[in-house]
Amino acid sequence: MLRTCTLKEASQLDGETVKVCGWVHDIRVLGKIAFIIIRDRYGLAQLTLIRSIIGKENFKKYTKLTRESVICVQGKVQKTEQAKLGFEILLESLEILSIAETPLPLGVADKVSADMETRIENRFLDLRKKEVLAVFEARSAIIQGIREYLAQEHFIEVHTPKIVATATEGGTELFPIKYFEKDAYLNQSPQLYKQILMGSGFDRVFEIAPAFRAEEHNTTRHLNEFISIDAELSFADDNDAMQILENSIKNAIKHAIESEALNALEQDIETPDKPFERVTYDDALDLINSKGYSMEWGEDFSTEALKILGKEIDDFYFITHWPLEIKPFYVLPFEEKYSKAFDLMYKDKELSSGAQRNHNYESLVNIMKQKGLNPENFEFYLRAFKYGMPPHAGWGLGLERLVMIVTGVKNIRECVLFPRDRTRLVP
Ligand code: AMO
Repeated sequence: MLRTCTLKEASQLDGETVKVCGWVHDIRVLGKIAFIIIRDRYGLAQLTLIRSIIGKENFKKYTKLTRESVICVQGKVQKTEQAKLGFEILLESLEILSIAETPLPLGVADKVSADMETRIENRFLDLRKKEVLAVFEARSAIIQGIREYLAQEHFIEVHTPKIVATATEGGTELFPIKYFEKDAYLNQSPQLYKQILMGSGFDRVFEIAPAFRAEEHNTTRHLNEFISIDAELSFADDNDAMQILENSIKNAIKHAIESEALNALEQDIETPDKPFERVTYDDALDLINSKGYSMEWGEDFSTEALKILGKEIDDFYFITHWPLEIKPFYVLPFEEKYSKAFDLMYKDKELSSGAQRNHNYESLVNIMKQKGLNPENFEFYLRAFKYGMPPHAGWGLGLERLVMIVTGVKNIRECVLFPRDRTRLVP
């Protein structure tokens, strides 16, 4: 056994001999006594090295260790007022497991924050920082919160293909790939498959998986590979889908708060207790135009328009009853020019889109044609509408967008271990 406990567990002890392991965070030498601050995922500990106890040679060798080297040590834990952390480990023996080269391409112990490029370039080191790790602990808790809620609501977790033959969300954002002698694409969304499963009688499904978009724009809220959390439910309408989404978000935030990951980020967020406000597209449009901005009916909200809206409703809210013409072919038409589509927003940021779906075969084919799509390319999807398709609704939620809101980080790249953007393919 390399270690008997983690550093956090060691901090609870007094008088016991422990073996702990971690990275050299910092070293201070004060004559015949020295302190090595050691770090693991759970915290820090002060190792106290006394020359007369460990010997002159060892003292010299250990105090020359480079920052970020990996060591395992044995020593006695002592509570002490003198140490900043409230305890120290009186060193008995030390094993060097891996020496870190100098200089470090990115400081781990230092406060100075490097630019995003340097951070991603040296992501393995960047991820050693407590506040960077905290984003991923929060992300993990968010996923658990959503999974827990959906499982409790009898959703089946599924996995649909990521190598596909057709576009779902518009043809221009597709990554083409070669699939032996055929042309294929990386999937933009599990949309068509989750709907097919409604025709299969699965009743309620969800998927947490990568989605790929060949977006040309390099922004702080777009990725070319992101995690899409998708849900679809049968014998349900847009209101039912919105309720499931709202409850999923609330449980996600609750889990993130309970995980304590947010403490390292000094992020102060509460689980929303009120129902999310619902605003129709038309009302949102009127509100924006009443603030001196000019937007036409049928246009999508621009960044500026959303800023105005986000100022008025500075919380989670739904925009409902969208014009049919700006939503994808699969949404349910309503009162001729409207649709049963909705977006979930947080202030000026879009988090999720969803809709009650069009489950009528003829109407679906007609709308596809109106939108310039060839129904023959969607034969595998349309077949599921010919032999008994229940009414259904669902949504897709961008995981990283939610992590941004919950953790308060400003750039979506910070919510992904190894982000893929317009220019980045490694690490
Ligand atoms: P949509 O295209 O709006 O809808 O995507 C759903 C949600 O996914 C997130 N998202 C992204 N996140 C990061 N980078 C991107 N490039 C990116 N693109 C999208 C957003 C967005 O709200 N099939 C529908 C969903 C449905 O109707 O069920 C769809 O994919 O948070």
